[in-house]
Amino acid sequence: MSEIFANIPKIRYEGSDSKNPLAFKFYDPERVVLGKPMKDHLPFAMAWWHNLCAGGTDMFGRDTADKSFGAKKGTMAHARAKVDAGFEFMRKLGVEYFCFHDVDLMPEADDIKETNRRLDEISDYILSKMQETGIKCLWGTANMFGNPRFMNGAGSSNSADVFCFAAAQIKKALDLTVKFGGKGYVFWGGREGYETLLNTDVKFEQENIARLMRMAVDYGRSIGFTGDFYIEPKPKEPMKHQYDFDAATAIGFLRQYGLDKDFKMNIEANHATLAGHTFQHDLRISAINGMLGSIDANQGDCLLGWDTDEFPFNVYEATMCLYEVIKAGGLTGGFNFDAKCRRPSYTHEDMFESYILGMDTFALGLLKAAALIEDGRVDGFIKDRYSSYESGIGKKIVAGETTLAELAAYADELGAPALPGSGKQERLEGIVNQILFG
Ligand code: XUL
Ligand code: CO
Repeated sequence: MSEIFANIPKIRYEGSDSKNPLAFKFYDPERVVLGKPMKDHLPFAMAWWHNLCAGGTDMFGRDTADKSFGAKKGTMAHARAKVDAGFEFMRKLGVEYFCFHDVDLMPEADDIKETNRRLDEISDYILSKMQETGIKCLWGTANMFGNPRFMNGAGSSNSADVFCFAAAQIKKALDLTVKFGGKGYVFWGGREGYETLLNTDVKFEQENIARLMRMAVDYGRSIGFTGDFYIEPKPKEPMKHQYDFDAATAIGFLRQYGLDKDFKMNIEANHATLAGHTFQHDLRISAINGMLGSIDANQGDCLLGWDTDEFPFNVYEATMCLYEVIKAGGLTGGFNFDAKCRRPSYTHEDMFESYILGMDTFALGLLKAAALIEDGRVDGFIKDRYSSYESGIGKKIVAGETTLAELAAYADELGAPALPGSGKQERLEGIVNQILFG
């Protein structure tokens, strides 16, 4: 079969001296880091929607990139061309996973029965490509935000008919995820939120979202889905207020409705920053709750302040991300590039160079995080910082062997505590710079 990206070779690791734009400078898949190959630390995934569907349309202008891949858009022939393009793309880059929304895979029909027939047809074709190449599915999801029927959300819609439609889409997307052997299934809230409390029953909407998720878990388990369900938190955009604001909020929601055993977090860098957190913060909150599942790897732009979905190039952020991931013992999911080329980067070559940038950034992040952990000064400092809880009264507090009255008597005796010790933030920041650039 003729190649779609005929002018792009297989992308290889050439080392940090290479000037070849179509080569990895840092991502060396077989290089062993902390006892395992880089590619096992970094299960990269291609996002079907950005890479194969989106052409750069924004509020002010139409597509700049041609994603027709030689077929007429809106046809099943185009759906197949996207499969061909996607698998050739992943094979050439050594990306071993993909993620998809139902509607990324084929043109949606007016009637759901016909949509589902098209999904059956295209998923057979995808499955044959998976078997041929060994490429796997990281996670699937249903797009319950694009179609006008979802203007008020899916699980949170005021319309029971829309709720049913969402259920039907989730059922089919779960069928496809299981058909592909996907490791996870994602709920991104999309429009699960509100614009004004003047027309919204927040309690009812949240209960309904939980009902939908519970039914999804029950159905998924009944058809043999053993992977994780993920919530992908995001505070706003498209809605003004979204219910899955950040990791802490989503974890609280899952616990409230008894969904926490089946769900973990899919943390997206640009969503965390929109919530006013660092990427690392939401990773840490997920990890300490045993819910760090998967990552949507991208980055935002603090000067713009919306969900820019840029390819990650910030090595500091990537280092802190991998620091969290390694300390959490890895991900159950992977690193999905939920990222798009900038609008003026409209060529096929740019698609590859964007992934090279992202993969190299996370490879650097892995190397630097491993060095930071092996260096030990930061971890050592943190441990030492809390050492007053390792003996004496501190130890009794942690063991739950004291009372407020005993602590008050202890404080009386002390008169006044010494200052708690310098936080040494600048020293620690200097150590990170030394690891990054030394
Ligand atoms: C939107 C977003 C989605 C989800 C999947 O901001 O990140 O693409 O990852 O629906
Ligand atoms: Co995402």
